[in-house]
Amino acid sequence: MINIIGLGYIGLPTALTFAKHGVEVVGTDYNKELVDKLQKGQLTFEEEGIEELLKAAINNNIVFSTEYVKTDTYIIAVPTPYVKESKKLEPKYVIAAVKSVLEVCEKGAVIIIESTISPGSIDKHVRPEIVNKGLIIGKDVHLVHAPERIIPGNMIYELENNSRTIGSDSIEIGQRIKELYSSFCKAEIVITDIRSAEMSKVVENTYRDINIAFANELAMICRTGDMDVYEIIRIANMHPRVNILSPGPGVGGHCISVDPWFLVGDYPGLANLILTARKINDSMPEHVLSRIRAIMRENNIGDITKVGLYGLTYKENVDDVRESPTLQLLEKMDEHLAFGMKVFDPLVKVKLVDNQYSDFNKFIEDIEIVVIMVAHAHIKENMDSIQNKFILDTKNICAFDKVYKL
Ligand code: SAJ
Repeated sequence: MINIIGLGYIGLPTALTFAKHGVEVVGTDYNKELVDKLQKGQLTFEEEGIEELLKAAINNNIVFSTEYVKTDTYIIAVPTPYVKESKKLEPKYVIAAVKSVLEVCEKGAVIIIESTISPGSIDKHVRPEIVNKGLIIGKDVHLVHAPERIIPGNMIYELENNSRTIGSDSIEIGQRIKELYSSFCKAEIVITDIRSAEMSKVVENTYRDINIAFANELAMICRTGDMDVYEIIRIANMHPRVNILSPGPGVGGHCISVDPWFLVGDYPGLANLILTARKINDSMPEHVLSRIRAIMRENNIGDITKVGLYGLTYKENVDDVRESPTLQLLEKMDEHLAFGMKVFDPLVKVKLVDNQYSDFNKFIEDIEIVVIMVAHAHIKENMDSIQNKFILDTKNICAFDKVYKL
């Protein structure tokens, strides 16, 4: 039996996937409301295929609880935010989970940390907790870092099909945990040491951030030089060794916009390219604002309330709004005491910001400029309804003749 701690975006799909493949799971979360909901078969976020998984697992191999249980294997998937001022990892949720595990675990138990952590975090924050309890690492408890790699929107598929990394102090424990993950993971599982596992995870997301920053910088250069950035990237990517990602209104989510800061925070003065990339991506909402201003000027629209932002989530077809470019943009406006832009997102049912609509038609009716911030399937299917508006398409999904781009 395994005890999975943290039933959020990563912990829940992982727990359900283990259960589907015959592993007995106890899913633990300190949020009682969440646990109650899951026990009743209700989900707290949307993700392709997760509803069916929950239904199937609940009558079989999984129970949800607010308590940690005594067993020999734990997987910790709790949030690891960064401290805004220092840019360093905030390890308090991981530490709290490890402490609670140590209260109940069997002798020789393996504690697997899936949460993304900055390189060296296990040495710095986790090992001392174990040693302070008078326990011996490698005998009384074993530590493993098995960072998740799944992408929101395609999590269930990627859980089974992405390769994985297992960082462990010993090959033997690494092998044991590799076998555990092999219950559902069809791809290669690499065993390495803990620090390499920590670092490679952060490097993967940093690589993506830098690549997106390059695309965004090209978009700004091409805007000034009157060139079509999409045509240029399309052609450049035909070269067999070039793969530039797509420009956009900014980088959001809890991973790519967060993890590179760990390296900046821990290696100031060395992480220069990484810092620059972060700054470029963080500046994109402001670039969108300057594009909106230009469009308003060109078309003699003086009233900001005639502008509507389509999309509040951090990317398409998910309901997650963490660090989303739209929220970043609204914050920037707020700083300049500029209010009144209208907002709509078909996947965000709760009211998060001022002037947020729940009715798409009403939203469109009330505005003259539509800014496509997120490429939800919904807008692709409803493109005709915005045909008569001025459109700023930050995601390059609109094929009308007269469309403004980034
Ligand atoms: N974005 C662009 N241009 C692109 C691709 C993405 O502007 O070409 C933007 C998105 O709109 C979004 C942000 O970047 O705002 C991040 O989205 P994403 O789809 O690139 O990635 P995440 O944050 O959903 O998931 C990433 C993934 N990491 C990598 O692809 C290296 C995922 O595999 C990780 O598991 C996840 O981070 C994580 O949890 O670390």
